[in-house]
Amino acid sequence: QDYTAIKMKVLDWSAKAQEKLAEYSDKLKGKNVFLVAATLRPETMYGQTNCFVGTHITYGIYNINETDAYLCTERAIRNMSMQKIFADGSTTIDKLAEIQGEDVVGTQIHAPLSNYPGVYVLPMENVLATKGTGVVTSVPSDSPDDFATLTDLQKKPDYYHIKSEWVNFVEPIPVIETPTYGNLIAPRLCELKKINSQKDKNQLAEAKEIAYKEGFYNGIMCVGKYSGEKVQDAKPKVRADLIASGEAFAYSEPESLVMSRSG
Ligand code: ZZB
Repeated sequence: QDYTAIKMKVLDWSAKAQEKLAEYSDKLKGKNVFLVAATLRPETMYGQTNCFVGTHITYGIYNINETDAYLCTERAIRNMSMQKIFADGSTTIDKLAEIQGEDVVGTQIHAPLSNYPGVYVLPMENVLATKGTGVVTSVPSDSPDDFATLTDLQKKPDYYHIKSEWVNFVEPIPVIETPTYGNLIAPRLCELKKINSQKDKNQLAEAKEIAYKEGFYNGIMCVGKYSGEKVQDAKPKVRADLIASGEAFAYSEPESLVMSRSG
């Protein structure tokens, strides 16, 4: 799988993260930390409203260069190290800190291209530690899983141990117009398939497949620099722009190691 790795800069760590990271303060001093999310849909980044981590996943914060460090799973940094993402082309992994997903929740980050200047890290039940970076950027307009999860969090913030002010302002942002499902395909598909929560995995897998196909083959961008262009044409351009600006990089995983969330 050829992913685009999106760099989401930490603006403000959650209280819990600050507490847990205190013991690593010497190593983290002066570093910009980025949560790195692997996506197959770079053209949808305009619609990012938050990012998801798995609460039980252990993440590392890894040194990249003088100024930057990346937060992702150890598995992902190993793959990255072999793809020459470190400045000097070395493959040596330098771990600065370790933190659990549940402690990262509530951290405020910058999501490149998003309408929202700062978005929150939130919990998702179905994040796989064995896929991508273990960090998932959330686009509720175009990803049924993201819309269903966000709706769960908005309905039951206490149950999910989050503050309602991290989610109550969030609304899906139209990014892609499709002939059959309008410009908010994920909410529309969740409605049509009667998806009530992130736990409805079978319907979500069906909705995801439709959203991928419809968005890619019939979608027209309705926001940003390539507004009015076909998704097929805009997708590589948005990706190239994000890479050129230093907000993203190419990240790939061997096909055989990729497991889908639906099993
Ligand atoms: C943003 C985005 C916007 C995504 C969209 C999808 C969609 P797939 O679909 O199974 O082949 N993802 C990435 N890593 C993980 C993980 N560790 N655990 C769970 N989900 C993960 O996998 C690729 C997509 O799954 C990625 O692309 C990411 O969400 C998520 F509008 O990034 B995507 C119709 C889908 N639309």
